[in-house]
Amino acid sequence: MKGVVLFRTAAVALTALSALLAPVAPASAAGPLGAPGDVLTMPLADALGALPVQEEDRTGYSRSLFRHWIDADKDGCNTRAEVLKEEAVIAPVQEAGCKLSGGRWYSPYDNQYIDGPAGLDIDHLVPLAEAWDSGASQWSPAERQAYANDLDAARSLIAVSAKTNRSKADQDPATWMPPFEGYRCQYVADWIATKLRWQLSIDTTEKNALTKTAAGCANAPVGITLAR
Ligand SMILES: [Ca+2]
Ligand SMILES: [Ca+2]
Repeated sequence: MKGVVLFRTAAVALTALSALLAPVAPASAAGPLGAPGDVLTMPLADALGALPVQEEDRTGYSRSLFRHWIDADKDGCNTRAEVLKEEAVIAPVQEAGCKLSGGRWYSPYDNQYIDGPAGLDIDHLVPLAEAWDSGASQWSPAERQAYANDLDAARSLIAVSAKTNRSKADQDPATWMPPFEGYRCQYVADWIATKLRWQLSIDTTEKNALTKTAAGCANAPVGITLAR
């Protein structure tokens, strides 16, 4: 693909080579875009073009199939608290049990500052149900847990006003975009990057909406580290 810079690990290259030399070798775990940890950098339009288009299917979905909010590093703060601490513009006070109080956050979806953690939700930028529909139904419970608590890419989880998060619910960009128009290019780039990071698909109406918005945005490079 033109414009794609792809750094594969030597191990992956060797796996690919040995697969060529020995067709009976076990299949690589790598998906079509690469293996976990691979870094892709490409212009926004190419990133959008790299997403496979498939019909979506919500059969069998339950929010409880994505375990969250865990405390992966066992420091007492769960994923929600970790995102709040990371994204605060004025740090909250942290008390026993990682109880947060005070502090100030910027909610980019509606271009508002919010005081105190109670008014904020942590949004899965690509909602759990949308992830399920577009590939995560095939994942292991551990992969779904990793997705639901993804602190390794700043785009994956975002502190926003509870009001906008609840208006978004599990909608994709075909039916919901951030009310603050000045944030939409960033939102679309982050949506595309998150779908690529997790090697998820998009549906036709979603692709149309992303294409329409992206056409009005800079075709800037998007950097993605594959999570799976
Ligand atoms: Ca933690
Ligand atoms: Ca969709």
